[in-house]
Amino acid sequence: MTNNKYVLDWINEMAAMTQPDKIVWIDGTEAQAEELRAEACSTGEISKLNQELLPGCYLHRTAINDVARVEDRTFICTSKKEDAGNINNWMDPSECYAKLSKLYAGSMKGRTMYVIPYSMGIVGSDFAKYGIELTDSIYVVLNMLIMTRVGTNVLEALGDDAGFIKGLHARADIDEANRYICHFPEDNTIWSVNSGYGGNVLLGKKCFALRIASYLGRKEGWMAEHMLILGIEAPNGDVKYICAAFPSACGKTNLAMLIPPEFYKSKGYKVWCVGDDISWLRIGSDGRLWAVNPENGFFGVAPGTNVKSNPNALATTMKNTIFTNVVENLDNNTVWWEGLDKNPPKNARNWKGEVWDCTDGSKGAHPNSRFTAMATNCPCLSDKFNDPAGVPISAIVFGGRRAKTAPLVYQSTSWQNGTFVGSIMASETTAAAAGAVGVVRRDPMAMRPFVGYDMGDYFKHWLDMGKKIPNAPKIFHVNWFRTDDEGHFIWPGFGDNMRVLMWILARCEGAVDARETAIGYVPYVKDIEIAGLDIDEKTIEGLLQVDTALWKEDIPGIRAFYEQVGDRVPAELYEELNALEARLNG
Ligand code: OXD
Ligand code: MN
Repeated sequence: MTNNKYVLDWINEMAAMTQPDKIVWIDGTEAQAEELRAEACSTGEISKLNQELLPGCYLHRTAINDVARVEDRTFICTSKKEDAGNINNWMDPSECYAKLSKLYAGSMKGRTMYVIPYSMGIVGSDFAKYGIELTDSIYVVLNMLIMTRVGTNVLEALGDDAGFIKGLHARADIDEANRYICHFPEDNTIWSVNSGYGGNVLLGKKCFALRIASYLGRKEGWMAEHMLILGIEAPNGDVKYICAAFPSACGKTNLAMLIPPEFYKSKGYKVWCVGDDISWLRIGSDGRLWAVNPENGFFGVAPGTNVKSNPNALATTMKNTIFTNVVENLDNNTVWWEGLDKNPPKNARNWKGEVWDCTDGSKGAHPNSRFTAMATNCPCLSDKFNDPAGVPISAIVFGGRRAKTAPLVYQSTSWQNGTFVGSIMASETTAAAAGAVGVVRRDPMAMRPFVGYDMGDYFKHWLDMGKKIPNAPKIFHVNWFRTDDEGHFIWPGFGDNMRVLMWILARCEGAVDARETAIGYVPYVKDIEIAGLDIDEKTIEGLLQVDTALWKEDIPGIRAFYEQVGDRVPAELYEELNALEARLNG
């Protein structure tokens, strides 16, 4: 399929190590995909679901020890340890290559090596980056066909160039103790072994589009971020775009596909999804920041997805979808998960493949069970999804899960202050004991597990980018998760989050004033639209309150985190932190 010497030499080298019986090139055609589905069904790797109710849909179960990303087994292998930084696990590249070579040796004997040429971003566009993943798993091939743009046109676009990301994945023995997800940013290489779970093995996603891409972005002057992209269309047809970063499993997919509340819908507002997980951002010739979603599908968390929380995601999964680790309904050969509806199937198998009694209190679907679905099946997909130029971004929104500290929304005072706001992002896990305060995990820009280099350098890159964007987006922080004294969420969330996004856009247009507080600009109560909500102005006032005492309590945790990141935290962020502390004390 190609004469590219770099590609061919590398594949030969990897094949000599892994020793597959056969090598099959993936060409992106439906005919080949269909043959592979049939083969995977014949071996039990996947099973075909009810084709009348769920056309083109399949079920897969991972090994029970292999159900999530493994941060403690994920390494950034730069020649100097300090370039990977304190937040990442580091291994010396030669040591890592040597160690993993032993695990790969002969691991594909009796198996087929599939060669997947893929593009992150639209082939031939300024944003696009190409990769080749070698894998011995048909499940991986079928997922990559949904999640990325795969085919011979990628090889044509690459031509004779050496500039592609070399990904090697082998299932080996799915041995937890020898599971490694290793990145060699200096070599454009990713090696993954002993896993079959999506986040560890679909190498275009977290490994390439975030870890390796963030490294490349710094070198080349762009950004790779863990952000959804959505567009809000006003009744006059004008669309404004927002990027938003939230830690994993905090509702990015739901926000990206939100259904406007009746108040806005009846006026003609619409919301369009460009992406639900990853944004690549570049400065456009017009001085604005432009974003693309480099992916081609959604690898979403199934539990909790239902007609109320995310009807668009549910509709997206009704065809051509691979479900992983959900419940199998044996009566009609469909799928189910906790939070889908109140009718768990009586005759079913759980995610482990065991006969499941829905009344025994055990979970049927794994909490991290997933759907892999085509973006083009999404009813609210933006017509700019396939636009090579991407979309211009008006606002960047950071968000965490804080029970009390962060208000519903606030606006930073500048790009530098906004970078600070992103750098101190945090989420709380609720402790089991009633009233106990949650454990705070700092997750800057929701990128803690995904920055492919030193976190302090990453902050610096944000500051540097800000200086180069003449017409930079405004930066905000939201918190949908404030709770009352009984621990119930106060804000309704889901589609109603649009009310907050509307304030954000109004601020970007200079259409509303705001109250200046120690942490930034907070809305006046009257500027958050509550028509049609079962919430009064007093409650909104509470949600917008900035509790100085709680913020002061947060400061030592922020300092400790900066110290953990190390001596590359830019001085500007310490200035911001000191200024915040002074304002809180003032
Ligand atoms: C994640 C994901 O873990 O998107 O963030 O899968
Ligand atoms: Mn994610």
